[in-house]
Amino acid sequence: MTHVSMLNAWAPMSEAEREQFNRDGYLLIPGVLSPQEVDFYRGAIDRAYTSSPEGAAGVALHQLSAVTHCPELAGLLDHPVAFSYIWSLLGWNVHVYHSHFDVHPRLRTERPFRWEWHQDGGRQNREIETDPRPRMSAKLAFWLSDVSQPGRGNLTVIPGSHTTNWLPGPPKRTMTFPQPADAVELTVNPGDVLLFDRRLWHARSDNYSDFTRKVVFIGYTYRWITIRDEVAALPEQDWFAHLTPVQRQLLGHAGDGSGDHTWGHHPETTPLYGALSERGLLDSSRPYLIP
Ligand SMILES: O=C(O)CCC(=O)C(=O)O
Repeated sequence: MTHVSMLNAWAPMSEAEREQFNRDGYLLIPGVLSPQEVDFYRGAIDRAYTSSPEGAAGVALHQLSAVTHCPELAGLLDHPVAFSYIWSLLGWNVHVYHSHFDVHPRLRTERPFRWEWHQDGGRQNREIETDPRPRMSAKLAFWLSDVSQPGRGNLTVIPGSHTTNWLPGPPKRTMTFPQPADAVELTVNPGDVLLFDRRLWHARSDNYSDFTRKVVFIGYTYRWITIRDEVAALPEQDWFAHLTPVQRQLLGHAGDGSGDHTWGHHPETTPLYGALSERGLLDSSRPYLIP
């Protein structure tokens, strides 16, 4: 907790940051993780990678349900600085619905073309009728390796595209198609965090560099949207009991049994409501439901 970024712990997102995020659909927050935190979380995913079949084969790992598969990542769920952006945007009735950690070593041979552009949320992008569709969720990417130059498997985004429902693309992902003219490769350093709106059109790029790309993605949404991650059996795990109440809420297991539910009628039994309330950080523009 000695890192300078901890000065911003539990501080709401500033108005300037919110304006930038609303305009661009993403916000890069430099230096969120201290060098010690980077070492700790990178060590955790290195061990998970080494013991995986992908690690044995030296190929890319895209591991869904990040904390389920690597419990040492639990501290990222509610990292005091990064998580402030989530509750500032979405409030207290949230959980993690989709997460993954990714290890991308250098590609040894050219990968066949694949159109990677997408918005997050799957059929949310087919079954919601508004234009633009609503935000619904936001994701944090915790960068653990040096992606400070293009060509290292950078995340590619189209700034401002979050309010556009449709991106022209090929009829099949394997058919070649020109990259969008306004796409940019984001450059990031270890410890930086990228916050992005799920609607931002984004795509991974290929890593032909000598830098193995390592990153943890955590997607948050309202608790009335179901969780895609595998979390049902977590309370059977020994480590789960050592998590904080807010971390357990984020993994889909909230409340003290006295009434908490995902529609949020009983905020006083929802851990994040309590944590924000005791710090005077509740957003008064989104009041309590009338019981
Ligand atoms: O690995 C990447 O850079 C892209 C990840 C991604 O597409 C996503 O988080 O939805």
